[in-house]
Formats: sequence, structure tokens, C-alpha cells
Amino acid sequence: MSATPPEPVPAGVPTPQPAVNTRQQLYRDMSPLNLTPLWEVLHALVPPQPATPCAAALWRYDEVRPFLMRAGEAITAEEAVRRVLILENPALRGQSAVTQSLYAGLQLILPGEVAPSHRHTQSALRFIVEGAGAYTAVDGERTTMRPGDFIITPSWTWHDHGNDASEPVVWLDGLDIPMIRFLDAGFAQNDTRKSQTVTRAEGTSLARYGHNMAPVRGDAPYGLTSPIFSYPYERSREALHQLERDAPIDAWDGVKLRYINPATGGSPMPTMATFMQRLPAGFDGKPWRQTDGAVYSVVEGHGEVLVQHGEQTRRFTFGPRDHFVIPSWHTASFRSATGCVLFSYSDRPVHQALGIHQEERLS
Ligand code: 1HN
Repeated sequence: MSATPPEPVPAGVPTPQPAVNTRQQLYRDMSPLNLTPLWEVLHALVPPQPATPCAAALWRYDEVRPFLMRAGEAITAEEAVRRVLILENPALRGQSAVTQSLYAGLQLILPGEVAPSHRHTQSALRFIVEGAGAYTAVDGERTTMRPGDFIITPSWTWHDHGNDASEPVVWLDGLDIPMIRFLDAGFAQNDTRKSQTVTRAEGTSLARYGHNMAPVRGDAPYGLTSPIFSYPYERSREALHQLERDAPIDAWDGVKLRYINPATGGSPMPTMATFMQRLPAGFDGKPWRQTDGAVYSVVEGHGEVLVQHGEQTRRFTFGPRDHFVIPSWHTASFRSATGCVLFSYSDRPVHQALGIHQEERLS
């Protein structure tokens, strides 16, 4: 390999320091060997605090819905396999990512349609946004979808969706796709059957695991993932309302609960935590920040979120079925004049497993 001679210095430009010249020459000469100097990138590699490329963003449902319905005319669920409009972070376009680690999309299934059976190592959550009566089938058990229900598809389980009802059904898909891509650990298979055979009655998993009781033997059928497929909104809503009435309101979160895997008390999926919170009418929350970026789905009511990062401040007013993302280490605070309910998910369990989760509650 022959060394490239130093570039001639144009007239009028101050002569570079000999050291700078020597360094630039070093970089050019070693680059063909895939060598690069750490000292030029060290600061960016280990920033003093998280420096996410993600941006805070809001998707208003009344703006998104017409495109979902147009997608319903443009392609069938079966042809698309999954008819989904991806919520792409505006600062991560082309990456199918809502944060560096998480994927979000809105899926539409029309009456009579089937989204065919497949499985993958990526974990998925469904949060029902509009319409009722579609179903998802996991491991031989169907679950009927109703608005506000939180439904799980554990890693590597066969799953298909269908709509036997008379209205379109839309849900938020939350998956750990970017995380699994980062780890190069993804596998996927299509089923030979369009819809899997139903082998268990609807509600079996909830009866076994969703009543503060568990089978005497064999209580982790999906490994690290919760054995409950569906967490009905009715129950979460009732819990939040009672706590709003009878318990102190948290100055940052209002009334916030996390969904659990009843077998472990931990998050329902190993890679994603899920939450539901109620902001009481008149809530004017204090600001907080956390290392786990989070995606929100507005269930009921209206409110606003203020998101601040460096010099940038964004204020989003939101209503039912709107979605927004609060990236890592962005300072956020909620307000709601009339009260509202928010579902959210994040990659917090991974931060916690690695011992790097940080949260700050500001005043
Ligand atoms: C998937 O399997 C579903 O099962 C939704 O509904 C979205 C995005 C990427 C890869 C697999 C589903 C998906 C997905």
C-alpha cells in the first residue's frame, strides 16, 4: 500500500499546525485498514448524558385515520400480512422505529378479514384504539378486542388476527423490533395455516393467571413473558378510578399503575414495560425525565404534554386515540383540565436488567 502525499495547502489559508497535518495524514493512511482514532469520537461515544437522536412527536388520530382507511382500500389484510401504518420517529425516518429501541404502528383489520398466522422472536403488544369485536389468537386461545384492552403476543408464539364483527378495528402495535435488530437475534416463520386451530376457550389464561392465583404446577408457559394474553380495560379503568377517589395523587404521574406478569411481579414482557395512568381533572403535573423513551396512546379525555430538551420545547395538546412519544432524558410534564387516561410502553425492563435505568423527578 502506498502512502498518499500530504495535500498542498491553498494560498491564503493559514498553515495548519504540523501536528494536525501529521494526524490527518495518519487518519488517511490507516483508513484502508479500517482503523480510526478514538480521540476524535470519544466525547460522542460516551456523552455526559443521553444524547438521543429521537425527537418528541405527536400523531393526531383525526389526521392519521383517513390514511388508515385509505390503506384499507389499497390492500387487504391478507395481502399485506399485517396492514399497518408505522409511526416513524421524524428524526429516524426509514428505520421503522419510534425510538432507538422500539417500534410502533397502527394496524387496521376490516370486517371479515384475517391477518395470517406467523411467529417471530420479537415480542408484541396490542393496545386497542378503535372498534370492538376483532380477535387475536395466541397459542390456541382467542381474545376478543375492546377499546383500551392491552393484549400480549409472547416471543415465538403463533399468532393471527381476525375480524368477525361489523366495524373496522384499529390497534396500536408495540414491538421490540429495533432492539432485536440491534442484537441480530430475530427469527420468523409463516404458518402453513391461515388461522390457527382454537384449542382453548376464550378467557382460559385470564382465569388461570388473572385472579391473584396461579396453577399449582407449571406457571411460566411463555418463559419470561406473562401467561395472561389480555388485560381488559374494564379492570384497569376501575382500579385507576378508585385510586383517584381514595388515594393520594402523585404530583408527577397522577394515578399510574404498571401492568405485571403475575408469575414474577415484573413487566409483562422481558423487553417492554406497560403502564396506564389517570390524570385527574385540573392536574398540573411536575416535570420528570427518565432514560427509557416511552410511547403513549390516549385512551380517554384531553390534556397536554410539555416536552423540553436542550433549547427545544414542544407542547402537544392531545385527545382520545392520539399517540405521542417522549424520548429518553427529555423533560416532560402533563396537564389536564378535564382529566384523561393514558396508556404507555417503554423499554424500561432492559434498562433495569442492565442496571442503567435512571429517573429524575424535578420540581
Ligand atoms: C407483526 O407480527 C404484527 O402480528 C404487527 O400483528 C406488526 C411489525 C413487524 C413485524 C411483525 C402482528 C409487525 C409484526
